[in-house]
Amino acid sequence: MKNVIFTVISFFLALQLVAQSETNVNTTDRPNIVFIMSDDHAVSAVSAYDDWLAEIAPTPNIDRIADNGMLMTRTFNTNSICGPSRASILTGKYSHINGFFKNEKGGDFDGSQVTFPKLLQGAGYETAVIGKWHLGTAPTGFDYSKVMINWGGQGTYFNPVFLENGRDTIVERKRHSSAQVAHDALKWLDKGRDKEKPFMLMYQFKAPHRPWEPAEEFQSLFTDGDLPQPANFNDNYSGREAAKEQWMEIENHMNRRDLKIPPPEGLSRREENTYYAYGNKGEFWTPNDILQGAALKNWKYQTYIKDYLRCVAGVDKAVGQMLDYLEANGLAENTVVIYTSDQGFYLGEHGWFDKRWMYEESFRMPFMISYPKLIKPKSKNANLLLNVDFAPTFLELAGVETPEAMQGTSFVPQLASNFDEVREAVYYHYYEYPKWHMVQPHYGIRTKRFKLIHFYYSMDEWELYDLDNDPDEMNNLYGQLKYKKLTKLLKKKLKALQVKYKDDMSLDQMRKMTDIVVERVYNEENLNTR
Ligand code: SGN
Ligand code: CA
Repeated sequence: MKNVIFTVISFFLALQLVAQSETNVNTTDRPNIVFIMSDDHAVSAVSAYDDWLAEIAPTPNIDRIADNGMLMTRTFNTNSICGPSRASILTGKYSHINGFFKNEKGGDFDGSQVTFPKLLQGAGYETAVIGKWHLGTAPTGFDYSKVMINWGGQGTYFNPVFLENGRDTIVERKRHSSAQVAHDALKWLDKGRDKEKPFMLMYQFKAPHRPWEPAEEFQSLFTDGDLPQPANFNDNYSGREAAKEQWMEIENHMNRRDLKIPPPEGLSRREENTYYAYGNKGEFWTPNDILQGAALKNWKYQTYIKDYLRCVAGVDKAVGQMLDYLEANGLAENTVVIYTSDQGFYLGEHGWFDKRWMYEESFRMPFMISYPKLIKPKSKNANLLLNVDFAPTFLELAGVETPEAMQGTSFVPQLASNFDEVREAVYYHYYEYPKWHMVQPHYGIRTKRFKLIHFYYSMDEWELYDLDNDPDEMNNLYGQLKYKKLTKLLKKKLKALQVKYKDDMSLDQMRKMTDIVVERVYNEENLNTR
């Protein structure tokens, strides 16, 4: 009986939605969209998720979005690294289809492709992107753009260099990068846009990306003693060959820039860079001779995690300013607000920083969405979602048709009601190697409970995890007799997903993608910034 009632309710909600998306087309009350994305913000550092850092480092402003709307607990990216995740979000396609599959030597984003901002712009939306972009080529599909271009397109925390509308280079010296992005976004909302049109704004922060340099006003946070370490801080990677190979350990691969060790006076710029990069390749250093061993590892962790969370506090403040602006200007009701990050990050889990792996901490993305007209406050969604679903979702919310070629699926139906299970499994593929952190290229499948990964580049290693019993992914079950049948089934499903997403090439072809060297067009040396 319950089921019947549920089905009937779902049916009417679906009808309502169909009616709504039909009336949305060509009407003036189409929703505005504010897409807020930070860089490398781990789920555990967003307090709405009530994870292990929630009480220590609350994010009250970001949490407002979840309080007003829906918190997604199983949103994943398709390739856990900056440019590729962003390209997938824009195009609704996996990396091998949109062509941007690695950050290093993979060339620049082909901006002539169909993206959701272009489709919204074509449908009468006023569009803008402000902040981090990191795709090389100048943004396309935007009425206004102001994106960071220095430090290889990453931008810097201080004196960031922006490219405005693909033409003008501006060095911003007055504000910390997060405050600058907030300033520019609010300015565009207030004075820059055509107020007759609905708008779509991509509001994107560099923070809390490496080297974790917070604004002065947040330096006083976390000064009172040590923060806790995650349970698997001292992992020895047993049973996981790829994990033994990486270069992303807090203990062994953090450099002097990360940990804010000032250089001696009188170094040339080149010497200074070499000084700061020391540690990247496992070179040993200590800030003083007394700090060694576990104490040194903890000191590095404390310095790192505190700066990271201070950067998060800066993003949280900037999110609050945006929400306040929308409320104060009568825009809250008719605006869809999203908070997410290009991928997750390790905050000491497995002893690591950085991302790239299909393990949960980097595979998962924070994702929350509010839209008072459609989404009930404080709702939750535990379905398996992907970053390639974002574009179809935003298009449907705007009443714009999603092109066949997009590989994601709109989750708009799930915003009004929570379906039991919409997608059985998600597919992942990571390519970049050996830079930066020696993470073996791998692909894999994740269901609600299990995860199967294949590391294939210069090893042939499989890993299987039972996420219900081993959420920290410490115990590789692959090869155990008990799991033979399950493994076979997962391999079959994995193959089916590769076919579905047109990623069923040979391992040799996949390895060639990793080996491709296409220099980026953009050249920082030519930037006249000083
Ligand atoms: C930089 C970082 C790496 C990081 C990549 C990718 N090194 O190269 O640690 O993995 O960015 O990050 S740094 O010394 O320059 O900070 S991403 O967010 O762009 O994917
Ligand atoms: Ca990133």
